Amino acid sequence: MQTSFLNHPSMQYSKQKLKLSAARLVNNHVNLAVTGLSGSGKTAFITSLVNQLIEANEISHLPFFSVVRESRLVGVKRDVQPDLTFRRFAYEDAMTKLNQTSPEWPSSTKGISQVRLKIKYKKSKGLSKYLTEDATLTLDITDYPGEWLLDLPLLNMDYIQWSKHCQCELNDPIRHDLAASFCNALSNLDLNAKSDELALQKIAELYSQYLLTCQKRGYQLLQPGRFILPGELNGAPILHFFPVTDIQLEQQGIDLNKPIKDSNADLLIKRFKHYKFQIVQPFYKDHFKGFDRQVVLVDCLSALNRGYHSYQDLQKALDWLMGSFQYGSSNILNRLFQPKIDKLVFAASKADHITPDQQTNLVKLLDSMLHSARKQIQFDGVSTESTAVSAICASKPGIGQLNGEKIPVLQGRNAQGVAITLFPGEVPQSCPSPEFWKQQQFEFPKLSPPQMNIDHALPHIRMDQVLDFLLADKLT
Ligand SMILES: Nc1nc2c(ncn2[C@@H]2O[C@H](COP(=O)(O)OP(=O)(O)O)[C@@H](O)[C@H]2O)c(=O)[nH]1
Ligand SMILES: [Mg+2]
Repeated sequence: MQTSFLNHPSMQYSKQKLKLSAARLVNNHVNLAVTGLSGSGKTAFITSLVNQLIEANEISHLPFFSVVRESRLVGVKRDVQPDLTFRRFAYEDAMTKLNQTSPEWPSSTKGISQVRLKIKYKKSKGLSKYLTEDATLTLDITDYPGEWLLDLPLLNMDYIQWSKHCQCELNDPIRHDLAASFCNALSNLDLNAKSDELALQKIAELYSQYLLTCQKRGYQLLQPGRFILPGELNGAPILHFFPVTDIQLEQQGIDLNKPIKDSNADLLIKRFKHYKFQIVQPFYKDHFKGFDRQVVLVDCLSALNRGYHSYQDLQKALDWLMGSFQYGSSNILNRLFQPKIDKLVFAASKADHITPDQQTNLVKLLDSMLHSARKQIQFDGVSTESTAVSAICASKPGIGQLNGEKIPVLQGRNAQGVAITLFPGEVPQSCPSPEFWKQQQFEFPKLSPPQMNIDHALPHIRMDQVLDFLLADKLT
């Protein structure tokens, strides 16, 4: 009788090898997400991260990334991304802009995008003499707006509660002024009248303009998140809603618990519900749930530049945003699904705007912003790290003279591309008092990207440490 070729001794060995490889493959995948509010540096960060990995042969660039330090990195290449419905992360476009004779920062993105890398490396110790020593880690990186995370608390609110929350925000005198056109149009809307989609659209556009103006003025806690960054929903009726005020409800004799059927009030309530269940919830169920590791970028320096109100608002926005990483039993996310992020990096971005002696202060400042929320995360068993990074370092530190004294300075090029030497000043370790801001302002500079050397990886600060924290345990 002919023996099945599957019983052949060499085949048995191959089968065993396949099984082991499959077991290892399960573990050999990291779904890394990078988020942060608009302008925090996500695009620059992912561009640099991809670049550091692809160019990782130059050991000098990544001394703290163990797989490189131990000369175990074989090669990294880009692969077809897993979710073809996402925009492809525009790495090549970013590198083209950076490599120009007059380098430019990569264009900012307004939605979710993805890139997949295959990282081939040598295992630190062979599992078995039969197994090949090379292994591959698949790294999926997703870029998504932090603004979308600000919407999580909406899932716990109904339209009445949300309207009340927005009214509180409108009580801020600056916001109140910025909302004048919206408030005016709103006060002329008859909430009991038959629903008028066009009228609601116009007022929703004014509400959205109000939020965008707030953003320009340095406010960060802006909801709904998709009004700021609508992505593919631009112009869709699901975004045509807005909050109403108690005065208006009183004047028009409206009980939002019992709105007249098919009235404007009824439609606003329905749209708010749709937004929650068709936009916010699916983002968590379809995307967020799949992330293993997360980087949250925080631009503390720009908030300091913009003043006390902006700093306070960033602090508030971070508190809300952190809700997405707190998985205690009472959390909304736990009721939806079991999230699985096990490592979380908080990174103060653009650390090349300050001199090296101020980097520790920047991390302390970030920690002070995250203080209360972070305790909860540690309690929930997520491993966290705070750091200060520059994805693309646009300055060089040096020593200058001021009134005969030596002081640390930076050299770089300003936004117009002119070479400058500057003393950017000290970074506070925690938020200064409102009195301090009245007398003094922060002025951390905006820099042009550095002139690139095409044969080298992008210059950076601490990207290797971030890579090591995020990936070292998967590359052993
Ligand atoms: N000097 C410096 N500027 C940076 C760095 N990262 C980002 N920026 C600046 O911040 C801007 C916004 O960054 P971007 O990555 O587009 O932010 P995103 O909106 O979060 O994707 C850029 O255009 C740069 O001006 C960095 O590492 N160093
Ligand atoms: Mg971006």
